[in-house]
Amino acid sequence: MALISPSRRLRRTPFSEGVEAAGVSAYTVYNRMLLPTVFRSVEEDYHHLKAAVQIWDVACERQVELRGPDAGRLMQMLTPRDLRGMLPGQCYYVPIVDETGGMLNDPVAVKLSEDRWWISIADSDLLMWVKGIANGYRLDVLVDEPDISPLAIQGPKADDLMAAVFGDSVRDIRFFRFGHFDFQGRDMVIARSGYSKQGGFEIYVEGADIGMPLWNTLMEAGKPMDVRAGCPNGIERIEAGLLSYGNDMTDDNTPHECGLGRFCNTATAIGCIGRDALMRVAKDGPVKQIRAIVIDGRPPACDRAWPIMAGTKCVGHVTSANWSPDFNTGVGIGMVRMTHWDDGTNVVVETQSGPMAAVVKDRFWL
Ligand code: THG
Repeated sequence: MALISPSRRLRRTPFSEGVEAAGVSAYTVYNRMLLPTVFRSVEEDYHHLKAAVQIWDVACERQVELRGPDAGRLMQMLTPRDLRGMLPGQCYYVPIVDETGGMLNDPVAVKLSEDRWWISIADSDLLMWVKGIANGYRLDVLVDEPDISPLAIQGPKADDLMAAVFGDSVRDIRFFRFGHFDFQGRDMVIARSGYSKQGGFEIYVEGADIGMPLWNTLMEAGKPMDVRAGCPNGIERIEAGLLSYGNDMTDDNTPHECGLGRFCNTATAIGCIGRDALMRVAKDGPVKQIRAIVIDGRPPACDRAWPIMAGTKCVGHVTSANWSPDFNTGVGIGMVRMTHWDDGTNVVVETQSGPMAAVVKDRFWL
């Protein structure tokens, strides 16, 4: 593919300078912002992520901030996950649905206080939907995109690197909880979370000016741990079953189809805009659902949805795929109709380079 032309519409991040110095070799566009996808090679990056520690520029995970007395009420209108038990200091993975129960985004919600929330969004224009709801319902809440850029520290040595910069107390942060830490006199929200199953943290960096000082400090402190710049890895995230909005699901899918039913409490999520629609689909259950797909061989780049065939019948689509060195097989994520979603079902995946034998699995690899 040809290069993408840089322009103001394609936003750089506070860490772009560091990413370029580290030798980034490919980007994607996410929320109209640069997101690195490859440094050395996807496979080399993958092995390093599983063995050491990486610093990821995930500034493209923009924050939709809700601020004001109606912030909590607005947040519950957006999601079928029951938020009543959520305390300040917690993060929740929350499906966001429209009035038909269709997925609009699958962000991480960060509850800073009763009247202040961040929605750390995947790749869709959620800000406009949230502003529309807030204004349409005349809610007492401010909705905007603050100057906050997440930086993820991922890998088995993430705790050691973070402790070297922020002190040993970062080790005590529990999964999907956050705390406040100081860096050069600036407050940093640090959560134990991230888009890999290798463990690690996300630093919500407030103010673009402190981005490179923090990046450089982490790179320096991580030398003994073989730290490198990295990015969400296209192999590891499939092994882990971490979904990619826009790829593995769209607004045509309900959370139940996406396998996100465990993050829905539709009966008790009073106020959720998609609640009535989801009550109906939750009753009978979905007729297609996300599955892990074992692909026999090295798949080409998954740049389109690949039909999943059972004989001459199309029974679903593979939407992400890669070669897994650790499992020595092709790995994929697909949406499969219920007639063929049982573990062990043999199918054929029609890639742009030709058909490949595949097997539907009911569990991901990690
Ligand atoms: N971190 C933050 N913001 C994000 C992402 C992130 N925004 C965009 C994108 N990633 C949103 N999508 C996801 C998908 C999966 C997870 C988080 C965000 C995730 N899932 C775990 C799982 O499914 O095993 C844990 C979910 C749980 O138990 O609550 O972490 O990565 N800030």
